[in-house]
Amino acid sequence: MLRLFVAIALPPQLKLKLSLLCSGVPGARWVDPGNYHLTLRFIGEVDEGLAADIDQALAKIRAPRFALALAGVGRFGDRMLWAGVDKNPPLAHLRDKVESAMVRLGLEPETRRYAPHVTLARLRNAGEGKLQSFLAEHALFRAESFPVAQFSLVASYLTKGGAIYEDQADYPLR
Ligand code: 2AM
Repeated sequence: MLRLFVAIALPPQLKLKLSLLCSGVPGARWVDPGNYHLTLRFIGEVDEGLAADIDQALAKIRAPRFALALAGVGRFGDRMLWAGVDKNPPLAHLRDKVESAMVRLGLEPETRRYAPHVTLARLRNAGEGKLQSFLAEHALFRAESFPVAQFSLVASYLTKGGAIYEDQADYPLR
């Protein structure tokens, strides 16, 4: 079995820039900067056969290249902190294509609204005050846009020390 997700990788410079945001919140488990990514679709545990079908389906997707800019920070409740994405119709278009390809393969549709984000930290008993100052301090965060020329199928291995991600395949955009 493989635990898979579909994601867009971030350039090293951007990972560095994101990592500089990450301090000042006791109770935050900051994500290893090498692991930063933008998820398009979480798939979960699948067997090798389905993984091969998923790979084939992703390889058939035709979508244009686009520019992506990260902007702003936010939280999902008291679970996590993330960096956000500027409104981006081509990203939504790609995400929709990935979603319908997965549903055609028989995977459960994703029922939650797509909220593109780069997870910066998972939270455990973080103080509300520190969380609010983090959000206020970085509200104007904005990174230069970067060209997205491909997306990837990634395997996630959960270890005691955190997740290890392994790129399985990359799919070019035109
Ligand atoms: P997150 O960063 O918002 O936690 C690899 O684990 C990627 O898949 C992460 O980007 C993670 O999103 C996402 N992910 C993990 N488990 C998930 C789940 N049960 N539902 C949706 N996305 C999930």
